[in-house]
Amino acid sequence: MRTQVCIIGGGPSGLLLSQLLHRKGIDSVVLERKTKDYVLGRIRAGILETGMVELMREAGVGARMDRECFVHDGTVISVGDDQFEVNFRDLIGAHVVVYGQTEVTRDLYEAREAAGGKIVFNVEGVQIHGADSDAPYVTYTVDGAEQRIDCDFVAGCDGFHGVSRQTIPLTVRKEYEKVYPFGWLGILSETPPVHDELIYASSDRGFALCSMRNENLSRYYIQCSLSDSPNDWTDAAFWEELKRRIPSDMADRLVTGPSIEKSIAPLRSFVTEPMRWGRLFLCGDAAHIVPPTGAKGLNTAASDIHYLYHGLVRFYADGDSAGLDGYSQKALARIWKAERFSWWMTSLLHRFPDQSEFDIKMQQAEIAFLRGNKAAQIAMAENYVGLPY
Ligand code: RFL
Ligand code: PHB
Repeated sequence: MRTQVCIIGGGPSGLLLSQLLHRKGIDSVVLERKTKDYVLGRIRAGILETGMVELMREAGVGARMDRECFVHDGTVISVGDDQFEVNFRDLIGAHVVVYGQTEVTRDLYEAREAAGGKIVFNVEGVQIHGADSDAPYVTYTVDGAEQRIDCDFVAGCDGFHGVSRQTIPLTVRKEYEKVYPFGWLGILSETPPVHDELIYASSDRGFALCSMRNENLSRYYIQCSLSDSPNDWTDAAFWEELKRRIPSDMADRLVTGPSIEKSIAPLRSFVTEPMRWGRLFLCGDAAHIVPPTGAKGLNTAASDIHYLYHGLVRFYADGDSAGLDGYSQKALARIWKAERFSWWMTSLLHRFPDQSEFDIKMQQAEIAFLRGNKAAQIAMAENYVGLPY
């Protein structure tokens, strides 16, 4: 088989790239290790920056999102019972939207299927060959049969545990990593959200986040120990712990119910450089990971896709490779800023096991400064709604 761009990974990065390229007449094949149901069953991101929203529209998949998403003009930060709002609209005239990654992925799958896009599920043993040559190709097995795709370019959109990043030799690749000494225990429940904005809560007992998907679907997280397993936490224990970490007026209002999903995510900051090797381009979680505190994972994946898509369109339109040549540098410049912001929000709001009393005072002073200082709030707002592409 031959295609112009072979895309490894059928998560949001791979699907968005394939859909955008299709709209410009550029052919691609997506190779996905799992089934469609498995990919759609993963409960992940909830917040989309304006840049990602615009990219969805550009890909022709914005209609349901525009109808069903919820605009959020600000967010609440709380410390114990104290709370304040950072209002993005008042500060910088911008907002984010709540529209789950599950819905983004569903819309993209529907669009690819409607257009007859080629997505191969259940692939095994994907290998990238000749990425540093002019004739790359990808081999894989599906239903026991070995297959080969010849292509012009390979897009590595296969997430943190994929093969694409590993294809780049260690003599070329440099990785930067910070692993945090805690995780997030998240639940999804068919209950109305406790508040109309997200609440990022710092407390003596650790961090908590109140988020949502719609009027009757709430997403809550609490900082937990890395040695915990979701089975250690009954729903009752989860709700009890959440109530102790959020302001008491919110806790009194909180509607609890059975969880319909419960999972633990470890927190990590990770960047690999460069994001391009020959004709292989890394995008999204394949190249970088942020702790979820700044809601940046899916949004940084979207900015990578924006840069790569424009680079490919320019290349196929008039043979100009400038966009592709500048891809790694451009993407990384934005990624590192999102890494900084995610690290900052994580450091500001969590309890760390080795934290001294002095460290806790520093967190408190920084939150107090943010509360009282418009310039600090503007800086937070600009980062949270997303830096320009
Ligand atoms: P994905 O979603 O991991 O998709 C990669 C796909 O590649 C497939 N794959 C392979 N296919 C073929 N061959 C192989 N060898 C393969 N290896 C892997 C996988 O099966 C998968 O389908 O990466 P992608 O597309 O780059 O998308 C990244 C986002 O999923 C991720 O950054 C976000 O979910 C992160 N994230 C959040 N991001 C936000 O922007 N806002 C948020 O509010 C937010 N909240 C979150 C999050 C991530 C979380 N978890 C669980 C990690 C909250 C949580 C709890
Ligand atoms: C979510 O709704 O899953 C969510 C929202 C904001 C974050 C992280 C996760 O910072």
